[in-house]
Amino acid sequence: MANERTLILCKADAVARGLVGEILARFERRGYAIAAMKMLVVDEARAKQHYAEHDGKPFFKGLVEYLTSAPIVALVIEGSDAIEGCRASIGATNPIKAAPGSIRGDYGQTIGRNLVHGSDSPDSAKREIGIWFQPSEIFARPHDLEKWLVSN
Ligand code: IDP
Ligand code: MG
Repeated sequence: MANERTLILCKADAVARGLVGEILARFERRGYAIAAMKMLVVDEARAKQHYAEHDGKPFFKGLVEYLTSAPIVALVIEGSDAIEGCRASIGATNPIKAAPGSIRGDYGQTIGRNLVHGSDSPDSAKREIGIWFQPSEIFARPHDLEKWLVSN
């Protein structure tokens, strides 16, 4: 078990369809913490950098267009084994194969509009977090929850 940070994107379809709250609620209810979050329109250069491993594949152009077509929400999610755990919550790449109960399995229809990105390994998470966030934009998870619940 390792405390990990992972890069999550609520892609353009998730934001346009009003599913950001639904998606974030799933991560939060599992006990993961939001360590960073921003809404932005992505430029082509950043989209290509993020998806560099897919450069040259037939779907690459459409993928970059999808990511840059409308605002997205980028997050760093933190918790125990968060990289693998968030991938499990997101579900298989093709929503038609994603388990019911996963985000893609519950809200997606096609691979070209699959709502969410999650880093697939510690190396990817490190690389991707660096693309989307400055270190100063990432916050430690609260260790003092009691003080946010109780006051007089
Ligand atoms: P992942 O998001 O589950 O890690 P990857 O294989 O890394 O899946 O692919 C990155 C993204 O590229 C997918 O989430 C999806 O948006 C898109 N994608 C992958 N394969 C296809 C395809 O065959 N057609 C259209 N889009 C695809
Ligand atoms: Mg991937």
